[in-house]
Amino acid sequence: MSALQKEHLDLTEEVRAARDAARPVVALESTIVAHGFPYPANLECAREAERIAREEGAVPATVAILGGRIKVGLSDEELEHLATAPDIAKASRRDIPVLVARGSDGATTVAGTMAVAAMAGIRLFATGGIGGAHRGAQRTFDVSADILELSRSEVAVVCAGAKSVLDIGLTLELLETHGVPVIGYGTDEFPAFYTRGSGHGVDVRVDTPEEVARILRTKRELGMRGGTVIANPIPAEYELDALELDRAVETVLAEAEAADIRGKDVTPFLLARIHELTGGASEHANKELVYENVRLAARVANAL
Ligand code: PSU
Ligand code: MN
Repeated sequence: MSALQKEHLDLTEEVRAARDAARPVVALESTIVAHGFPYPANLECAREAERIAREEGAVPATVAILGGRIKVGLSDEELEHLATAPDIAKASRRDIPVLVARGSDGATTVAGTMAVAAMAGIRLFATGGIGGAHRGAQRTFDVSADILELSRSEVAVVCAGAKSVLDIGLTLELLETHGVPVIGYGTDEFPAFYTRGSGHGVDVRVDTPEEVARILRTKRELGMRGGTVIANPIPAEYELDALELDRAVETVLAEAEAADIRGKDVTPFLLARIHELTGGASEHANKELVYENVRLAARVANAL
């Protein structure tokens, strides 16, 4: 971290001590808290994710921007603020300098969290799903900044794949183009968030945290920049019904088109409507897959 970066970053004592002693730290995003779930499910999920990281012997570092300070590790009051305040901005990479300069609040996306984790020297990050190429991206160019960040910042992202509101095939093509390894954890198929399979293969299958750690370590030794996707399928018992989900996806995509939703509003709109249409089942599945991802990220961080 450069001296100038340090002036803007607040690491909690717990995070700083763990990082300096090379003990395991797992970064967590905050868009999922501010925009990914309704209250109080969001706060419950955020607290439980931090608890699981600790249970697995890693320090959780939830990332957000509060009052223009880049926070790496949050207090419970700060988590509660993110979970309840109505006007928290969604903070991707490009939003960070603006929010910091203006002294504002922001909930970091996968791209935003990766950028901050890289500044803070944190190498593992757990989330729900990554952003990717939206359906019709060939025409609209709507590709998440998460993909580009994965080509830049050396952070491994444990996720349950990408939601089927996206074009998963195109998303995987872009990850290949940008040189991002896509590891299927215990699977040959790239998972589709609420379901274990997507019909698309992964780059490589790995079955233990130790082997994931070996790949990450080797990449670092080679001085190869950029991130890694560790795709961890949702446990079978929490999977949603694929047909019901497909119907909901068709409906929300048509709604977004009719309402002419664009830019950074697209993903939050789609996610919120899917939650509404599929009800408690998707909320439950979403929480459980996040917990699994935190567990795996902590285990890989330990193996590193
Ligand atoms: N996909 C999910 N859940 C999420 C997101 C994506 O299944 O919460 C959030 C993440 O924070 C991700 C962001 O980084 O949406 C991507 O937004 P966009 O498509 O605007 O880049
Ligand atoms: Mn977009």
